[in-house]
Amino acid sequence: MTPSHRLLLVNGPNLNLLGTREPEVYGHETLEDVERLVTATAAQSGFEVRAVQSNHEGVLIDAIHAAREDCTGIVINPGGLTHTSVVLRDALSGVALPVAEVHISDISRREPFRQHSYVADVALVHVMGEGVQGYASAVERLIDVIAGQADG
Ligand code: CA2
Repeated sequence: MTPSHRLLLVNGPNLNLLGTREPEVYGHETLEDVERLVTATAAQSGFEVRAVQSNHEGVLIDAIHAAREDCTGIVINPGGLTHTSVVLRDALSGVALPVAEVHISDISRREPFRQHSYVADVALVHVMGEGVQGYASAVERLIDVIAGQADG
C-alpha cells in the first residue's frame, strides 16, 4: 500500500467510553464500531486506515507527527481537547496534511465552552451533529479533497 492510500483516524480523550454512557448525546455505537465504519468507508476508495485513540495528549501528538511519514490525511475527533488544546492544533498545522474534524454531537448547540474549537481553522472538512455516521461523511469528504489536490 502506498503512502497516498492511508488515513490516520484520531480519537481523543474519553472516546474509548463511547457506547457505555450518555447514549442520548453520543449514541450506542462503540469506538470499535467507529473504527470499523471508518475503515470500511475508506476502503471503498482504496484507502487503508491507521486508528489511534488515547487519553493522553502527547500520544496523540506523536501519532500525528508520525503520519507525516505515510499518511495523506487525518480524520480527528479531538474530544474535549477540541476546546482547550493549542498544542494539538499546532501538531495538526505542523504536519500540513489535510484534516477532517468530526464531532458526534453538534458542539455549536451545546454549552458555551464547547462552542469554540482550536482545531476548526486548521481543518478543511468539518462534520458535527451527525452522530457516529458523521465519521463516514468526513472520510468521504476528506478523500474528495485529497483527490482534488492530486488532480490539481
Ligand atoms: O461530540 C463530540 O464528538 C465531542 O468531541 C465529544 C467529546 C466532547 O468533549 C466534545 O465537546 C464533543 C467528549 C467525548 C466523551 O465521550 C464520551 C462518550 C460516552 C461516555 C462518556 C464520554
